[in-house]
Amino acid sequence: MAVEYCRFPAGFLWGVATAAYQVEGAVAEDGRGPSVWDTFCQRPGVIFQGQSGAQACDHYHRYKQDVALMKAMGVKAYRFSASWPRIFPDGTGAVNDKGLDFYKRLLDELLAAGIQPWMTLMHWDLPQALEDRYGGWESRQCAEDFARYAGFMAKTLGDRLEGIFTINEFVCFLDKGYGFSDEPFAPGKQTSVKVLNQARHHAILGHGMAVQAIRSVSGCRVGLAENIPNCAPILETPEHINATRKALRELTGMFLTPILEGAYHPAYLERQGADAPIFTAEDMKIISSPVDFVGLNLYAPKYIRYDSSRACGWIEVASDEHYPRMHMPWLTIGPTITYWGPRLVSELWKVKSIFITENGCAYPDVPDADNKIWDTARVMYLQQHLIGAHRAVSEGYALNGYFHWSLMDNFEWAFGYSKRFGLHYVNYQTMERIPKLSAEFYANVIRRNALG
Ligand code: PNW
Repeated sequence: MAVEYCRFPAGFLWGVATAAYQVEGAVAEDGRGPSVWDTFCQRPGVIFQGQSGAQACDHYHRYKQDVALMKAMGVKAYRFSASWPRIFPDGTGAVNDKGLDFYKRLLDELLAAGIQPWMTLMHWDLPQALEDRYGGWESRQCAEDFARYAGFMAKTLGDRLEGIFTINEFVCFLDKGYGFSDEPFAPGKQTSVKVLNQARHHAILGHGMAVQAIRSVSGCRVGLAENIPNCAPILETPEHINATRKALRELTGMFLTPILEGAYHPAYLERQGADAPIFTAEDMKIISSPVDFVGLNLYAPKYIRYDSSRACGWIEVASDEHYPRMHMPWLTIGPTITYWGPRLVSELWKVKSIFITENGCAYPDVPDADNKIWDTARVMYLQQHLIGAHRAVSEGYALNGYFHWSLMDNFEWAFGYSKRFGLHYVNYQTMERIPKLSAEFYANVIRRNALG
């Protein structure tokens, strides 16, 4: 007889996630200003087949239908992002009421459906105006302007939001945007190590200033969504686990460590030497303003082992090309990360509330003759990662919810529409959304609050 399998605690928050530029489309509608992604997508050779988010999933017009998809799955929470240049087309200055109205309508629809709104303020679509004016995050002014936008959003929508995430994934828009990646992201500048480190500093400062701005006008809970290096020990022995904890703290020594400890990791500052960021003690206080929760975007594992020959005591065990992976070059599969992420973050920083704010996978889904998508690989990926999350919950770590990336296939940045991460298939010709097998699987998990 079947025995109930992996039951989650009552109130565990089941959600799905998207981001503005990846789903909304309508980039020139109702007064929206351009973002750095609109500009970047026009540069030849940087995006798959020269695609862009200009139409994306047309969520801007089809949000009612999309909320209905969530409701049909029984989803309890929706993590979406607001497009800063929709609200402030010029980055600062006058509010674009028509842009703001879109998010008001979206909130109306979500609340009427009994779905909690969780809003990210910066999922990489910086107003182009700020890039033009002062080089975006290269300038400290960007942190100030971000905080002003954050305060405005909290004041206007805060009483109807369940939670606010300041910034999504520092490394992706900073290191890939201002650094030296072979696969750059917007704004696609090659600066210098010194400039990149200062931009990183301004971004975490912007996060801290935004936390303070939000708190000054609203009681809404606030945190961030960060793709920490997904460190996992090669074996569960005390020495490898210890090494893994150290590795995580050091590898995020320029992002989550200063946010949660109020100081950069000494190894980061030492390694950067003369290129280290310039900052004040007051900056570090602002950066480490207390947050209500930490969101973890968990995708590909980074295996760590103890190494007594190194001063730091750890080393990464790299995966080769034969290691199992999903339909992204970097997306190797390591389902224990949904356990180790929450556990290591709890142990290192005593965080009181953790959410998995993204987890999911791309697969080259193709509808069959009956227009059905039997994405057994995504079901496998989801199931295995939920086992990891369940273990974290069972052992008492403060994991309070899980948001699957993504509600539907969408504009996957430099990969354009060639990578499908959705629980729903999107036909980009007709804009039809088709629930995949994985949507049904996830709906069953939510309904039972258990895996089986
Ligand atoms: C995240 N990596 O990005 C983003 O938050 C989403 O917008 C995106 O669609 C999703 O994951 C899938 O890619 C990442 O190289 C981009 O390891 C790159 C990496 C990880 C996450």
